[in-house]
Amino acid sequence: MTKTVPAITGVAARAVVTPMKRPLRNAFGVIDNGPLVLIDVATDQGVTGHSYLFAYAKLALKPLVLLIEEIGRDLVGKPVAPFDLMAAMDAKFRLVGWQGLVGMAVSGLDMAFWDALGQIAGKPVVELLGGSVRPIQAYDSYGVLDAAADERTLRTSRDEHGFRGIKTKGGHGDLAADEQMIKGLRALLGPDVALMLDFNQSLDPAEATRRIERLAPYDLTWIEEPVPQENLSGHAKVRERSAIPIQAGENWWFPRGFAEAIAAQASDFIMPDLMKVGGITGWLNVAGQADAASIPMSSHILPEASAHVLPVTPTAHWLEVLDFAGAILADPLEVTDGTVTARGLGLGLVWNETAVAKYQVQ
Ligand code: SMN
Ligand code: MG
Repeated sequence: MTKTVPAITGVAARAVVTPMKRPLRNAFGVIDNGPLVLIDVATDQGVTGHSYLFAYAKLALKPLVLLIEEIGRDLVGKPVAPFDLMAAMDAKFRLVGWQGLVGMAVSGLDMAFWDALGQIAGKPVVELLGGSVRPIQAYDSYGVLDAAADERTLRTSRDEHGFRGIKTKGGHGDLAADEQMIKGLRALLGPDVALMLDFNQSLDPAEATRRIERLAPYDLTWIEEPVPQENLSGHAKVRERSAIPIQAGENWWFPRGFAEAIAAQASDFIMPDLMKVGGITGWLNVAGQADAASIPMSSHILPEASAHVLPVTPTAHWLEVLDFAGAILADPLEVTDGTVTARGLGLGLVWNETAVAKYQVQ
């Protein structure tokens, strides 16, 4: 029996800005909505592959839509073979470089290719990859918190949703502010909840070391991005002196970025973002690197797609729950007993078109 490989017939992208239940304050400002790009890759099998990108800022929406559609025009007629397409896009962008919006566009397209393949096979992507649908431990991800003011929210996270991990943000103020927040959170949450602190690249190595020393008594699971992401030797320096494991990776680009970071011994844990690591194809490569180096690997945002790849990640650690897309999905993420399980066929991303129309921007 001969089977034809599905081919791409068209690529479309749209921008939406979704509402957030709760604004997220970090060291640099506040994220109070979800600027997303929705990607649709049509195939000659009557199936359309879906994925979305978090654009970080509204100003990145239009350029991303244009890039995705422009790259897509060149892919029409090509087989939906993500590894081949990744090689083709790598060659195409060697000279432009693909750190930045180009890399996000490439990663988003890759995710949509895998989604299409899963739908065509009638399988969730996790099964297409040889894994099984299973619950992954998840943490609830917040901005800056205040144990007193946010007590009810945090009790809901822990007691109603069953989260066994909570992440918060540091570096928005001085060391005393960080310490007061963490001390309050540890007292409120008790010893059994993993507590993570994200500095979002806001410190220099000396200041990071000073803060980490003071925070060591509160049993933190990790300190995230203490210094600028490109400062790998800075990460390594902080890590060497830290009693708390260092976590990073959401801003490292493609598998090569992780190879460099691992070689520099920059971090105890890694957390690639599917939209900067090269989509599912890039993630699989990094999962192999993490396994070989015995590095626990977590996800960064994009929880729906991450739930499909963490089960095939040998050193799978934590899935981050930060819900930017729930408002526009027909079958949104669910948290059960502090875990998230892959949903649907493909990546399980089905647009709620009524909601998309409501939140779409030009
Ligand atoms: C983060 C980055 C981008 C959007 C939201 C949150 C943050 C995290 O660094 O790790 O959650
Ligand atoms: Mg982070």
